[in-house]
Amino acid sequence: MSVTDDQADQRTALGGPGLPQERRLVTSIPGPRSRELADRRTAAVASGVSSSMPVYAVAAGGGVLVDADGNSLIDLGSGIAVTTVGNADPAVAAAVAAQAAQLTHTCFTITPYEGYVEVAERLNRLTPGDHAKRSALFSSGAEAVENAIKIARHHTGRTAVVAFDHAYHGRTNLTMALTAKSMPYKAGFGPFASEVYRAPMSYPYRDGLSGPEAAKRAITVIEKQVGAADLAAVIIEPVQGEGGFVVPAEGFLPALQEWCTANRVVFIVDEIQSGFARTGDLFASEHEGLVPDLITTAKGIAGGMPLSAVTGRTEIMDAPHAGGLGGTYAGNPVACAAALASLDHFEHGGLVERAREIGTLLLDRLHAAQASDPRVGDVRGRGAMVAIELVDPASGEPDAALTAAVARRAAREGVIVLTCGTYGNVIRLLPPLAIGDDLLSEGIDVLLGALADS
Ligand code: PLZ
Repeated sequence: MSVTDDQADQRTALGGPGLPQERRLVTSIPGPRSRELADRRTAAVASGVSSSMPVYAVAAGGGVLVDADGNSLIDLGSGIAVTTVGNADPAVAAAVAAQAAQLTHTCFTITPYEGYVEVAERLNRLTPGDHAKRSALFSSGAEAVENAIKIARHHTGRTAVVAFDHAYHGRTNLTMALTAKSMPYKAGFGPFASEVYRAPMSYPYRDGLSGPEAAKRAITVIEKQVGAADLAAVIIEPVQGEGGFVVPAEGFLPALQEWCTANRVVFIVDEIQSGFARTGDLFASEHEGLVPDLITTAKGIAGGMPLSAVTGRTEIMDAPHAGGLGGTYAGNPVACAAALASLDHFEHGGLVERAREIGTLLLDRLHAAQASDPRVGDVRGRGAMVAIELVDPASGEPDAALTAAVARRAAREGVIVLTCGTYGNVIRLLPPLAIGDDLLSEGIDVLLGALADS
């Protein structure tokens, strides 16, 4: 069937990079249509599910998101680091449409299909380390993390797991236990899974420790309070996401990995937020030459479709018995098709280089802001994963109220920015790599203007 000009026009009008790349406000934020939808939502959607932006989305692409009132907002969040290749990317959209027209589901554990196998092959090749690897696919990030822990326990025959201060690994029962922050993720939702222990993170801005010093502190806690003999796995985000874009001091991660190897503890690196070109390397692990035993991925992998994976050393991945891993939707064929199209972009689309360029632009602007505004306590991150931490200049205490006010003001002016951090005082920037420099600069102008006015 051929596509008529009308159909092609309509497709560009709906979303993808064909959307005009501009910030355009035609109503106040939120506009009347979004307000109407908010009323319907209040009457229909459980209030525990909340949204940080007041506008309802109808289309997105490149660096913009268009809302139900026709406002075009600059997207500096990528739906929490998901639409890295761009929203409604044409190659991803075409792969999804083609696969959906072919078959939408069989359940891989009933009738397997090639797309799943190919995603596994490519993850095995692309993730750090050239040892023999295997992958298992799932749907959400939390599911990948849960399965990584299951696999590590099966392999080692041990039960304990160590996660870190400020960690975020998900909202399911086991991953809530791994996640550090109580409000909003855990409060009232216990009891939590047992045998999860917490070690101190390297947080250079707040602890002032070098990487080796912070590693020594963490390893002492692990050895004295948990004991290597009972420890199945250590799980860590190489750049923390929800916890505040905390970048550990150089040397911290390699020292942890070395200790894990020496103690036959599975070293799991959670790259669900930091993976797929986000930090200016295909995986953040590469920055310090880490070779995780297991790596969890999701978010950016499939350009917006729900897919996640655990990839790692064959001898660990193959420990569970046949039938021990799976899930009805795990590695859904439409999501796999989207992943293959996205992985083409990551491998051949210059996205790692683009993330580095974005990083340079962002860090230059943010460091300049820090030099003139003492409330910007810290500027950190790599590539298209950078943040500012806002503090009270007199005391150095986190300023969550200022952070929320800045994000709200930026939203009203047509820029989507996300906050994060254990103390709620971090503004994080995660633009789609499909954003252009002009739009990105305009987004930062608005953000810094909102800071200046708050
Ligand atoms: N590991 C490192 O960043 C998801 C959470 C959004 P799921 N982060 C966004 C929210 O408020 O629920 C995340 C992550 C890291 C695991 C996860 C979990 O991934 O796909 O949300 O389950």
